[in-house]
Amino acid sequence: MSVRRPNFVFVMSDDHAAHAISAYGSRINETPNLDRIADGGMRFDACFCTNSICTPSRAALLTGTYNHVNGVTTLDTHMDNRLDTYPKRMQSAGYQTAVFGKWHLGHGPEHDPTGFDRWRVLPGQGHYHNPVMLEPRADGRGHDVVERAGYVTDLITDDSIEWLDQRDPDRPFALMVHHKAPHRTWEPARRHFAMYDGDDIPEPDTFWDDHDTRADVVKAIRMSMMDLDPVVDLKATVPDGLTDDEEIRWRYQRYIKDYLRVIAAIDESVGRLLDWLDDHGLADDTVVVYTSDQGFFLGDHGWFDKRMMYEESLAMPFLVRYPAMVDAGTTCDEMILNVDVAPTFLELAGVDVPDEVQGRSFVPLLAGETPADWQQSMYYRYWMHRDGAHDVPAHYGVRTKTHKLIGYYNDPLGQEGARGPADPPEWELYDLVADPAELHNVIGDRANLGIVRELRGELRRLQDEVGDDPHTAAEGVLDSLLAAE
Ligand SMILES: [Ca+2]
Repeated sequence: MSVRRPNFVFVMSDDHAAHAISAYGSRINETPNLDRIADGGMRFDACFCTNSICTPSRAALLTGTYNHVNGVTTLDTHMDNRLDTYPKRMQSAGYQTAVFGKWHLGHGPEHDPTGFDRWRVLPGQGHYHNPVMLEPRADGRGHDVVERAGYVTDLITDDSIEWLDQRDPDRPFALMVHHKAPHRTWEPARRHFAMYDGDDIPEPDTFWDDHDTRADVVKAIRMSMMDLDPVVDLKATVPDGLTDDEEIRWRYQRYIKDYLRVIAAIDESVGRLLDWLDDHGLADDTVVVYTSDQGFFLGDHGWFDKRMMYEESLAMPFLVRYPAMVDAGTTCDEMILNVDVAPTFLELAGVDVPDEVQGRSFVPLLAGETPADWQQSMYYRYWMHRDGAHDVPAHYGVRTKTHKLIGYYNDPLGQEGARGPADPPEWELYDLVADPAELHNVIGDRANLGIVRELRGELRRLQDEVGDDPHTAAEGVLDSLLAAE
């Protein structure tokens, strides 16, 4: 018996936090077309990235490996395009493959996209309006630069639909739609300029978090509303005569409205793709995914940006519609990771998963069954110590269903794009049951030493499992803390 192989439409945006999607209960916007995917399929409520930043998360998604294995640890370490990826495997297995939009894994002969029949991507971060794009030269040597007129989200969608229209209908396809939006600097399409004008977008509950109990290096990061640039981020002059609190509130409104306006164009784009599948009778046979390379702080804890291991940044939205397997309108709270996506897609496509892949297929979860040995914890590592933009410290940690232990080892370790000097290591502990908003670091509470010991063991187990090394000085600090028990 031959089983019909599914098509794939994988839509990934850049920095779109789940709490700005109405299917996830957003208090600040409506995303009717993203909600169509959730309504017709499964919403994952515990999808996490293993390193909350663009380039590394994209490499983890494509390869199914952690960043110390694929070598893409920071924004400045570009992916070697000889690495094994799921699009390559699908292409070899007869799939038609394409990627349009943001690549952000490097350019040139060693980094341009490979494994795709067709690609047209933005250079680096790319531009929102009238962007240039790169596509392979006809002679197969290097890329050409193409000048485009229009809005980036629309152009990526146009290219995607044009490719779908000209595909071979007798072979399955895997289309990757990689939006630049809603990445900083949040420039909306002209048609959305006035959206939310006159509205007062609610501030998140943790907007005035005072960070009182956090590690010193966390208190020093530059992600506050006051760190937004009035010209490029807020596109306005700060009004005279505001108090400090009033200015922070004014900045939040400027920031969040543009963020939500660019998401409105993504939602329209997804609507066009879903309509195309409906119009061509392909909705039942196509795996549609909406996700983002990581989460984002939407004023949560007073911040914007990502990189940190806190929930808003760690969590990725992940919506899957595949009527042949996935029940409509379902949710899943089991933990899945960005490294799990490649093996999942390969299994759905009936393609062998390479031995090097570290993630695990979550096809059973899609089918409504949780394996008895499903993962109950996850390993995280952000390498880009004191990155030039936000001064985020290098850290690693473990998240379970109930707790999070974070070790700020605070050391650049010679990683490209990381900067010195090293700072003294610090640790944080959060009780996700008692304090889901992660407002109170309780590492200093002696009553928690038992749970710290347990989590430390789990962290070591995960590091051993994925083949990463503990940081000696940071572990020494934790040893001292535990010795006080
Ligand atoms: Ca990103």
